[in-house]
Amino acid sequence: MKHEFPQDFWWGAATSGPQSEGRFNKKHRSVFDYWYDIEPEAFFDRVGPNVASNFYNSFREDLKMMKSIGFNSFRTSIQWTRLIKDFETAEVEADAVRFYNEMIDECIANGMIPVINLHHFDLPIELYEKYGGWESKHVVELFAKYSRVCFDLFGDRVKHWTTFNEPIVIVQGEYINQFHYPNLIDGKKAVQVSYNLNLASAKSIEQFRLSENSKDGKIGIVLNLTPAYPRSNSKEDLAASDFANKFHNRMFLDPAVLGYFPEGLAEIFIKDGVMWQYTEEELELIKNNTIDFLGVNFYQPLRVKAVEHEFDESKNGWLPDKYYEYYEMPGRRVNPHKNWEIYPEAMYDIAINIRDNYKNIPWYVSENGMGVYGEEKFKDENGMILDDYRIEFVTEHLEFLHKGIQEGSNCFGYHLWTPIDCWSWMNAYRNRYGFISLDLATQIKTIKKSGYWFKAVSENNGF
Ligand code: BGP
Repeated sequence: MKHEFPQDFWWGAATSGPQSEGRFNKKHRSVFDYWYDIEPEAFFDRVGPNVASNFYNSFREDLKMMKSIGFNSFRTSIQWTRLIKDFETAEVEADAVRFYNEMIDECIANGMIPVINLHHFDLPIELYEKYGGWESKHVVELFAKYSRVCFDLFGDRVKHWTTFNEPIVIVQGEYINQFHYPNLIDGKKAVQVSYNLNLASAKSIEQFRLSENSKDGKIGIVLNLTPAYPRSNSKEDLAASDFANKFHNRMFLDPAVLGYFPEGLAEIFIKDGVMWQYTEEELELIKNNTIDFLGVNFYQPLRVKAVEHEFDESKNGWLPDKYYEYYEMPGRRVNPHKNWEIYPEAMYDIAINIRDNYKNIPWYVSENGMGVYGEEKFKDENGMILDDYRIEFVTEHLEFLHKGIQEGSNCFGYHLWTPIDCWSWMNAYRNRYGFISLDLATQIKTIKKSGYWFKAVSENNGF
């Protein structure tokens, strides 16, 4: 075999509670549930998270299907708004405990390692309205309490936890680029929220280590690493990429793995008058509660250049865009459905960066994938979608990942986004990502060509 992967390599895929379960029996609303309720037209075809892919009701059949295409591991998330009845005391909802217990047991019964994430963009709306959500350190405390409940309830069987999925996307979506409710533009708050999310992750890890159930378990975080490649090697472009890397990647990666923020970042925030509020005790806590393993989501690189138009602070106040501009590289390959660059080489760069600069910490690809609009047109006469483009996309990314592993990077798995086509934040069901297709009208699920292909890859532990 040309590309053989390490022993016990994870083969599987990831989804999240809010994108797959549906809102059945859920007492509280997340910021996305709320946004959909007040402004359904913000979502593609006005499709919201109410039914999603019906995982709450069909998890047994769904997990069996995943097993049938070779998964040995599967990630989803617990919804804070489902599990918890009272956010202040972290008292639980009995039906949610039943659901998550049954789902986790079913996953294990199918021979799949459950990887459970605690927060996937789904802040309870009440906590935003009462406290300003992640702007508030009280919410950080409530998150730590909620995480402890999860570890105590499910940690006897769940041995792989992650605190957050893509925390920088919360910062961008809620406070910079307006794609998560409350859709603000506020750089100073964005900086505070970045800090608070790091603190929340560390506090959750602290609770994990205190839980009876943590002894043989591991905890990590899922970060979307988007290497910031400079347009050129000019001093100005390199400075732009250095800042973009610090803001988009290292602001979470460094504290998570090394225990401290990247040098120079706080200095910029102080100089610009947007520095976060912190205490020495909190920094100590972050230092003492680093992760055991890292999940890396990779879709596209970030290409940047030095600012060409002077940044106008009078418009929206301070923003990270003061230090770099996006660069559209001529000749880049693009997934036209999403307008995201396709650059599998970055997989290798990420692997080597983790090896050399992040203690060669154990890590896995927690999301990678290709969203495609109108996949139904590739159906064969049996209703199977012939998604050769997805097979090609995954193959190329695995090739570069394999090269990184050959050179010593400590990667232990690959998960696609996503097992079964699922709901997405504003795009709803516009772009499909799964190994398994979903007919929204009937909820019928059908394995795609890529699903059968993946089964062979998993069985051969390579290709
Ligand atoms: C990641 C998120 C996922 C998922 C994916 C696809 O950033 O972790 O939740 O949605 O992107 O992106 P989209 O659904 O916007 O096409």
